[in-house]
Amino acid sequence: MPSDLSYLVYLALALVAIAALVTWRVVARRRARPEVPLPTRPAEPALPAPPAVPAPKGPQAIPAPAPAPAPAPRPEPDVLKQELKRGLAKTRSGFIARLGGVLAKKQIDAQLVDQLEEVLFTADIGARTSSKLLDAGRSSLSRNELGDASAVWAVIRRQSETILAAAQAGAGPLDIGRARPFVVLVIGVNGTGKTTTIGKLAAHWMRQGKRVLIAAGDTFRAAATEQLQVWGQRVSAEVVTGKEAADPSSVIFDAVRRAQAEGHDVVIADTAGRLHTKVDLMQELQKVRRVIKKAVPEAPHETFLVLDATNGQNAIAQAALFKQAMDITGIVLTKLDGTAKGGVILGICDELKLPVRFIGIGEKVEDLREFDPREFVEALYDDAESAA
Ligand SMILES: Nc1nc2c(ncn2[C@@H]2O[C@H](COP(=O)(O)OP(=O)(O)OP(=O)(O)O)[C@@H](O)[C@H]2O)c(=O)[nH]1
Ligand SMILES: [Mg+2]
Repeated sequence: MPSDLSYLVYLALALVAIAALVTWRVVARRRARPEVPLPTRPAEPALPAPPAVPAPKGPQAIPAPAPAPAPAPRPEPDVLKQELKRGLAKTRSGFIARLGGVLAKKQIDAQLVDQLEEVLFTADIGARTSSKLLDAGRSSLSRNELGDASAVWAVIRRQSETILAAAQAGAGPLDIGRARPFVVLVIGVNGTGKTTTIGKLAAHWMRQGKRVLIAAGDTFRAAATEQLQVWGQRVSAEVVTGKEAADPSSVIFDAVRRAQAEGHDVVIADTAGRLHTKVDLMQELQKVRRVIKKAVPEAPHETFLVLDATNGQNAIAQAALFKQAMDITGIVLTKLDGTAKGGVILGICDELKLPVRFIGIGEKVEDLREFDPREFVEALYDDAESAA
């Protein structure tokens, strides 16, 4: 009997031990299993920042939908140079290639000067500017400085840089840190690239650590505000908008006030490129300017006229018209990537005496460049001689 009892006790102990072992294995296995992540809820849209100024009736601020991502680092200078060169490929295929054709014979004589004249005067550079280039060549020729084609190239290059740099020097460097908010008014004929440029400009200045606010001042064209909002989202910049057909001045005024209240560094204001008539457009732009001054008397600190390089000589004519009505401080020349008429930049600087501040060499965010005369001339004429 006692042996039966001890048998049962042993059996019970063995069962307890087995149960304990099994429990321990199960627990250990569970611990080792990776955690299954909880399904994430779709991100809630960011709430609009509370306006620090009384909410205006018409215009309303659309907050950037997502927090600003870290700005993409700028590529290496060499890469930038190559991109600029690629962007100017069509312009290089225009008058530069034709100059190359003339200079290929490498013998400098009166006949060659005539041919140079023909190329330059039909090159969308403008008659006045072409004369300047040609005169520089002629005077070097009369001093017997032009031994061969490369000497002619050197003269044309030098003269081009002189023309581009003179307009720049007259205006001084662009300094967006001299006021806060720094207000930039962007004007120009429809389709020249104002809205696209504003998106690119916002990204450019945000890359420099600036807080940028965009004002959707083109309330005339139905889709203009949406187009600007898409750019705002793309570059994570806030866009102040108004209702369709709202007064553009009030939208831009509101943006400037908002920038003052919230500490934005830069306000970039879009405007319509077309109204019912040209007179309407100019009057509207003048009104925008007056109304901005009510918020900041020194503003707009810059008024950029956006010109489309594919318009060639017409771009110069447009600029002359705008210059009569508005106080333009700088040019943005777009679409240099899409035209052989890029030589017009020489005419713009020479005839209008306005600095080109930025150039557009494509449709992407990064396809806007600060204009540097030396860099530009280098990219334009580099290899021209050997390619001829
Ligand atoms: N290839 C190229 N296309 C450009 C450049 N800049 C702008 N564009 C294109 O030009 C077209 C017109 O640009 P927008 O920015 O809408 O022009 P806009 O001046 O605002 O036009 P409106 O609002 O009608 O006055 C768009 O298809 C742009 O993508 C550039 O530098 N290169
Ligand atoms: Mg536009």
